[in-house]
Amino acid sequence: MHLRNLALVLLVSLMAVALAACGGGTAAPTATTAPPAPTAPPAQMPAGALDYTIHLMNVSGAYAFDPKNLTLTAGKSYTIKLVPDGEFHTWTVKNPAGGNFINAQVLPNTPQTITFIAPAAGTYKLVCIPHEALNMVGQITTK
Ligand SMILES: [Cu+2]
Repeated sequence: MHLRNLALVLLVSLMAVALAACGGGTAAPTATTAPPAPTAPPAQMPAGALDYTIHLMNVSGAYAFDPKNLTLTAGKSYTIKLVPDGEFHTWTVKNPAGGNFINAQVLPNTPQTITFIAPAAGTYKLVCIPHEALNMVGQITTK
């Protein structure tokens, strides 16, 4: 009884192997040859995704964003890299309705990348909060 069951299991197993081997020859080509996995860039910063690099700096007492003005498409996502010098700056886009639309704090010598959706069509004042009085300002225009 026990041996008979074992023999049955073996027989079924052999048939399965035989069918699999047989099927392999006549079956339609399987789609197992997937293309090689693309070399994925890091999730944080996909290659080529950077829209702008903006420098925040003090050159002999002249504080500035470079570039200081940007024209963007309203509703579009942008990724920009903020590259400071050795001072603390902010890249702050004012909301005409009050407050800040974006307020990125940029630590000395610490580049940072931010992503945001460009606001509705209009003009937005850009300032560095600690250096606004020193004319570290610019403008974001969205269309
Ligand atoms: Cu500044």
